[in-house]
Amino acid sequence: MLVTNKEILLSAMRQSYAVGAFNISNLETFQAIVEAAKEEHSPLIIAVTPSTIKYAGLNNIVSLVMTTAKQMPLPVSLHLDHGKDVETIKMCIKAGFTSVMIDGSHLKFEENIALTKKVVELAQEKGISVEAELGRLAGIEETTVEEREAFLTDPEAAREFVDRTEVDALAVAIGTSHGAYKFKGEPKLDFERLKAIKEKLGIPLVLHGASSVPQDIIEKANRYGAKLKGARGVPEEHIRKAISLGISKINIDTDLRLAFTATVRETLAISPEIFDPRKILSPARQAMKEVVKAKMRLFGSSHKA
Ligand code: PGH
Ligand code: CA
Ligand code: ZN
Repeated sequence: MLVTNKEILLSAMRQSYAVGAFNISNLETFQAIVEAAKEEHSPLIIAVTPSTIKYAGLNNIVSLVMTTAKQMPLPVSLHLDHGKDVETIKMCIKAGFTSVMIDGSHLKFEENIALTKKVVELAQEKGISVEAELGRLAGIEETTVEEREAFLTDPEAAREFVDRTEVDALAVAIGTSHGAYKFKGEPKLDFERLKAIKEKLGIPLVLHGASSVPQDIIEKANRYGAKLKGARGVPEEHIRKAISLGISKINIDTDLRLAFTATVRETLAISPEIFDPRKILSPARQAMKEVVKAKMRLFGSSHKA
């Protein structure tokens, strides 16, 4: 059944587990996360970015998700990931999304509040939940204390932000970043900061940039021609700790892309005679599904639906 992120995340928060928001980009990646959720009996947040909307088409995505989600006994939400403006938000709400993120993290504090409030007003009318972001996703190694304070989420500012905007969930910056190159040296997150934020806020917290960049997948990709030197992610024990300190939603894109494309490379290398797209993409879909299932177990959302 189709529900909002708020519904999924409040029950995750109360029971101290997290739910993955998995980014899709085409039919096969959509199928991979849906099959994983069914096999793990996990609630599912389907994350779609503005660039995926551009790539796959809004109506195609919505029809696909609606048709599938309505028949599923599990709670499923269709979530806009990193919405940047009111127009995109309006378009997604109108099309049937049940949750939207407005990412004003690049704006000044007051501007971020103003933009987020506007989105909350629009969304509340329709019963749609809203996620906002405060702080910038940037690695924290090799930064000065001043730089850290400028980028990472300030707990007191977060409290004021949530009070004034009435958002349903907040993405916080504690040292993660998007993509496959998160840390040059030892992976490090600011857990003290997370603890302080959690103490001040009563809403679900979100961790973006949470891919672990598994080295076996990097090696497989490189074996078949990729050039992913120095790729590094957030270790699984850091993810477990972040959940124990109050993270309820975890965004994963990079690990899915890596699993999918490493397997496409492998399939083409091993079977150079094939040219049926289904034969090329189904092993990739399977590999991605296995990664999603492992995340659901790591996050504790398996058997929670
Ligand atoms: C993410 C995904 N999407 O919004 O935050 O982060 O690049 O670590 O998968 P990764
Ligand atoms: Ca951002
Ligand atoms: Zn993100």
